[in-house]
Amino acid sequence: MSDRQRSDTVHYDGPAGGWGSLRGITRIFGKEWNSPAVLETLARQNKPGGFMCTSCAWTKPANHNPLEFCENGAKATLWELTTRRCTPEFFGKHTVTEMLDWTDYDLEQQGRLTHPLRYDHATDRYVPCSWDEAFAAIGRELKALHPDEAVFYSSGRASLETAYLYALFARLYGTNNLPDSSNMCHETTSVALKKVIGAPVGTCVFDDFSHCDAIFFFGQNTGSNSPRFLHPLQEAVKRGCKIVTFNPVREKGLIAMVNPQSPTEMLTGQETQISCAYLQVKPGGDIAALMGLCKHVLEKDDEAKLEDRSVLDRTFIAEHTTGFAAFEQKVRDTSWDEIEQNSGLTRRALKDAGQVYVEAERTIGIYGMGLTQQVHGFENVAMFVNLLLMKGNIGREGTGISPVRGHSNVQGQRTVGIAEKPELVPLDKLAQMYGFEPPRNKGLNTVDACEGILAGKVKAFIGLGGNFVRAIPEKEAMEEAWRRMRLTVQIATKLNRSHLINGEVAYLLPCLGRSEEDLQASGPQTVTMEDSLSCVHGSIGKRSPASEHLLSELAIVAGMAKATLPPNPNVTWDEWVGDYGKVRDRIEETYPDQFAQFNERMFTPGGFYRGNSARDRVWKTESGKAEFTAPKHLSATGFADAPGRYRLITLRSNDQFNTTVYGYSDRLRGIEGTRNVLLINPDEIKRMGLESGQMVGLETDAEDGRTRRIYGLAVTPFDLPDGAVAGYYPELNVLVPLSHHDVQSKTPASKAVPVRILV
Ligand SMILES: Nc1nc2c(c(=O)[nH]1)N[C@H]1C(S)=C(S)[C@@H](COP(=O)(O)OP(=O)(O)OC[C@H]3O[C@@H](n4cnc5c(=O)[nH]c(N)nc54)[C@H](O)[C@@H]3O)O[C@H]1N2
Ligand SMILES: Nc1nc2c(c(=O)[nH]1)N[C@H]1C(S)=C(S)[C@@H](COP(=O)(O)OP(=O)(O)OC[C@H]3O[C@@H](n4cnc5c(=O)[nH]c(N)nc54)[C@H](O)[C@@H]3O)O[C@H]1N2
Ligand SMILES: [Mo]
Repeated sequence: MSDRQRSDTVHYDGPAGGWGSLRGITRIFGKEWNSPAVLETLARQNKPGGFMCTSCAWTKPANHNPLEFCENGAKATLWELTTRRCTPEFFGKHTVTEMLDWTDYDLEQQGRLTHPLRYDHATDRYVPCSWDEAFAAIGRELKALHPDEAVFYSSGRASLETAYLYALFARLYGTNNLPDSSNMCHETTSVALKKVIGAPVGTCVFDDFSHCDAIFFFGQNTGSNSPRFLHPLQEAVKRGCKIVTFNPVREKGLIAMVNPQSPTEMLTGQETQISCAYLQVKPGGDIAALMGLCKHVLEKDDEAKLEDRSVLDRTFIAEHTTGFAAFEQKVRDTSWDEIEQNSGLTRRALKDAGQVYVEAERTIGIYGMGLTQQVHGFENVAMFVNLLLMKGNIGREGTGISPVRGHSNVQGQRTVGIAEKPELVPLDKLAQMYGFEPPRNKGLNTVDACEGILAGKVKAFIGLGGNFVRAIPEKEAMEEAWRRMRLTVQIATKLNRSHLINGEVAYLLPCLGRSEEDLQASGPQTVTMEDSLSCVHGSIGKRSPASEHLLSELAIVAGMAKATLPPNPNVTWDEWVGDYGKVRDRIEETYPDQFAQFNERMFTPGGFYRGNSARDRVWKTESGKAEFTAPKHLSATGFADAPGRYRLITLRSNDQFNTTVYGYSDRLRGIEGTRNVLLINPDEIKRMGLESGQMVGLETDAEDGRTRRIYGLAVTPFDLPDGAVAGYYPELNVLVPLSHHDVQSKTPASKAVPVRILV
């Protein structure tokens, strides 16, 4: 079952990239794509002195391509530069209740928000208001609460400057309640990597991809979610590097690609095979699959010992790690039968893949949501690190562990203080710089915040970007509880569902996009972000703003803060709004090791590298070493198999960025015209007595007294492992229980939800 392609399932024959990617852009944006101003903006994307894409967090290399953007980066830019406007007249025509039936696509299609808005309960409409009115009301409401009753959420797009000030605002106000979107994706990474290698982020730099012999890929969909990463992968393959992929879904981008930047490849249709082996692991089967790889390494090491050779890097293990003996015992005690059963992969396939690892001198481990969004996601990540540590594959050129992050600055926000965990923030330093006593208690992460809202303990929510209500689990209960909050504030560029679920006092505040000129007292401003490989880049917007009433995110944060906090001579909001360079000075003062000469270095081609202790083999863990860990589970799902119970994967299409749906064409998976699908393999369809195209429902199979159901999904034959079904996020979030999350980090386990099919 593991590595064959079924012939009777929908699939798109073309590779990733290629003409399809260009057609994908023009089809959606048509007119807008042709305008010279837009082309000029795209040409500046992801280059030094240009602006940094608002799509994914993949790095912006120094030796960039002539057009350093991908299909989805172009879509993200064009989405921001749309000529449509969502004005007060629009809100005069539509009540908020009326819009609750609209799709995510239709809401965002209204275009850019143009005016600050207050929700008026009496008429059920948004009405325009002044910025002063909004800030004064927010300040008044926040002052009336205990600081721990308020939550300051951020989606991972806001710049380092804005993020730093937003976190400072929350702490000066008195709370560490700073959840961010990474709590829904790579929080598992932040917790697991911190525990086992002492650095909460990946250890690779761009150059490592030119030196590795093998790349092991777990649960990350490069072709859709970080397409520019396909270029270094393609180059690696061309020089002989082997890529082994573990994913229940056969994702096009990891199978083959045509480089849209290469005229020859475009004209000849010449593809590069990306993965040399593609193992369709069961959802949640990765701990077992990794166990199989480790077991093969030990078996080969046993054989080598007879000839006085070693497959393990014993010197590294002795000098740099702890816990190897217990881990080794665990691997030896786990049988191949258990491994096969839990991974859904054959021993043969795992040994072949393991052999690639044994033979490679330098291996990189890549992963995404397939590992992190699981109940035992922590064990997934820790197990992946075990595999790499066995051969000293961390902290050496051409090796490392590399989680592929989501939003363009999600990693950077954590770096500069957006964290609910006080131990991650230099609080003493902040206390000294700003003359206040920062809160020391643990704040709320995303799931904690949802629990607090359900329990009525959280009374105010400020959203710096994003679409929180739509992105979180437990849609129905959360939407109901949301309306009981006293204050809800959303800072956004476009209308989304989170703006339709309002507290007693509610404001919708429109901000500048990153491609737009941000003019302040000292002139046009630069903002900065940190990419997935810990490189920091400056970004300058040049387009004229979508409306004269927009403020920058940084100015909105400062406006709210000034209206809420007592004056403090060390906290100079106006000066900071006037010149973002002054905020960078503060960031440098707070984090001198990582941001030395911040203003001078921000336009370094390729970004400046912030450094990573684990890369230098300095292990900032409790033990002072890199830690082998013995997993307690072989299945990451957190639930047992039962007759009729399926593992649901919630997927992103090639035509969305999270809750922003650009269109209804999942080109790379061959699914067109609808997102209301249930993907399921043909054998299962037969076994269930279903037919392709039949409409069915899904129900969550959790015994917690709550019914979670959705109807109207078209049965769609698709090449998936037995026992697995898949459909789209965010539509299926109604099925994800809030309690279904990674045990250690509380990242929602959106990649294996127990469900039953309702016929
Ligand atoms: N165009 C576009 N780009 C994006 C985004 C977007 O929505 N659109 N979102 C951004 C964000 S915020 C993030 S966090 C990243 C997300 O990027 P990814 O980490 O790639 O996230 P997903 O696409 O949700 O899922 C990744 C893959 O996991 C596989 N998978 C599911 N279950 C399992 C499993 O149990 N084991 C294994 N091995 N694999 C599994 C799925 O088939 C899928 O291919 O992308 C970012 N970039
Ligand atoms: N079932 C399931 N649920 C998931 C996931 C999954 O795979 N499956 N993935 C999870 C992941 S990885 C993530 S990161 C979250 C995403 O959660 P969020 O980050 O909260 O959501 P987004 O969809 O990225 O937010 C889109 C909105 O951001 C606003 N926006 C866009 N650009 C800007 C800007 O420059 N400034 C401001 N202020 N606003 C802007 C627009 O109004 C737009 O509507 O969802 C999570 N939820
Ligand atoms: Mo994410």
